[in-house]
Amino acid sequence: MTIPTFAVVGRPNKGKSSIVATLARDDAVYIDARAGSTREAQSYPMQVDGETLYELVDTPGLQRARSVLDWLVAHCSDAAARPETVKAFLAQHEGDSRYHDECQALRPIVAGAGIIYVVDGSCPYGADYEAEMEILRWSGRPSLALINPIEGESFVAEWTAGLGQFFRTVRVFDAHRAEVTKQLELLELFGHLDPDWRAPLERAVSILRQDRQLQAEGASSYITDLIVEAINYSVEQAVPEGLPLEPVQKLLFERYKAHLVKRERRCRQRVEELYHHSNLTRSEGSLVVDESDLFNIEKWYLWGLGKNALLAAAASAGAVVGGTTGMALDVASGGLLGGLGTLVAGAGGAVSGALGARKYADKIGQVKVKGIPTGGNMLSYGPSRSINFPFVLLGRALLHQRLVSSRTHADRAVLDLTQPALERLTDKERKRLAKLFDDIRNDRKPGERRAELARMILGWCGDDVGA
Ligand SMILES: Nc1nc2c(ncn2[C@@H]2O[C@H](COP(=O)(O)OP(=O)(O)OP(=O)(O)O)[C@@H](O)[C@H]2O)c(=O)[nH]1
Ligand SMILES: [Mg+2]
Repeated sequence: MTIPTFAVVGRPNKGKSSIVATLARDDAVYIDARAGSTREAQSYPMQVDGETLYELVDTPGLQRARSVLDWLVAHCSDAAARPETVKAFLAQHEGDSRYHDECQALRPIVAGAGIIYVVDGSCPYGADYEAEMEILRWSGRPSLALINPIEGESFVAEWTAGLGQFFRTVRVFDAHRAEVTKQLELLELFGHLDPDWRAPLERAVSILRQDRQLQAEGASSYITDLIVEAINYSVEQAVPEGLPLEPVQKLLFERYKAHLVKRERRCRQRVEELYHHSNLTRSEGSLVVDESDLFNIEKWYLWGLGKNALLAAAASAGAVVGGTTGMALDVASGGLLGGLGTLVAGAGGAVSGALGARKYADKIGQVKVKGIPTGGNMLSYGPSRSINFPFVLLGRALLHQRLVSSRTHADRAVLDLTQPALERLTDKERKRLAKLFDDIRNDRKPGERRAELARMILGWCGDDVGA
């Protein structure tokens, strides 16, 4: 089956590369405010799961159409010979630097590509465009014209009339903001222009619809994971007896917050990957986590821990107090365990069973084995009990998903995530979400609740494009 290929051509700086980026879903296509940014023709395949559905060829801007057309007219005997004459022009001018850009644009067309001719709907129509349109018509290839309203639609009507003389199909297509439905519609249009492409393009549209649905499902699953994890997330840290708790509280809170911020960022990256955006810069307000009342303090005891846990505890004690108990690590495997053995043996007679452990716990906490306290406090922070917190996370995630999924690959502006989110929740949805969050927080029917949450989120992540 032939892969449909479209050469995107037009004057410099009309948004040709932008259209290629949008239709090939490729944010690596070079787009620049300066005219003449594309120097060589380059092909960009649109791939889904490794299969190329169609290809876009980006080309440099046409600037010497008048003189090309003069040559064509001078070398052509009748209308039937026009496509051959265009070929002959190419053959004669390969390597001619004066016609470098024109040859770059014509080569893929002569090789069988369809034509997407691009103009700017915010600039007036002029007869001087007619030479290039005429050349494209001479090529005999299927074509359509797109009016890209770069800075507005002031001249769209004029353009529609002018282009209509040369192209059977003319559409307004905003290279930076075209919705996916609009993109798919273009493919369908092309399918009508060339019978050979009808089947592959219908297939492309159907695969892209399905893919869109899969993207929404993937995104809702990532967002659900984020929220469920964040609701249940907590951090803890053992603090040896005699050490102040306050600095550890601060550290724990920082660690808690940093983890959630990182976790949210990871979710965003995954969603962006799903939608094939690999170069986004975001402007994002930081996630506010301001619950300072979530500290728990419990006692912990070295002798109640297994050997590995003991080593881990000694190590985390080292992590908290730094240099002060650095020696703990050195002696942990030998001295500490040995000493602990003595301690347990000594105390064992008096302390038996869990009740005993509680009773004597405080005392044991004071005992030091080779300079290391055998007990202390286990500080923990979280899980969050804030009713609002999961709503905040969800709102932020949905806003991000909506902006990323509706963004074209030509749009290189900073992704603005600072706008308010979740304005479209109904009261009923809000209530149901509150109940789901509460159940997840309290581990009631976690599997079912997660699935329901994922379904609700999918409802917001999807659009009418997906199959
Ligand atoms: N706002 C807006 N800007 C656009 C649109 N299309 C193109 N631009 C801008 O116009 C400039 C040129 O866009 P390109 O896509 O590089 O145009 P081109 O036709 O490939 O230009 P050359 O390769 O230089 O011929 C860039 O600054 C784009 O960001 C659009 O639909 N909306
Ligand atoms: Mg370009």
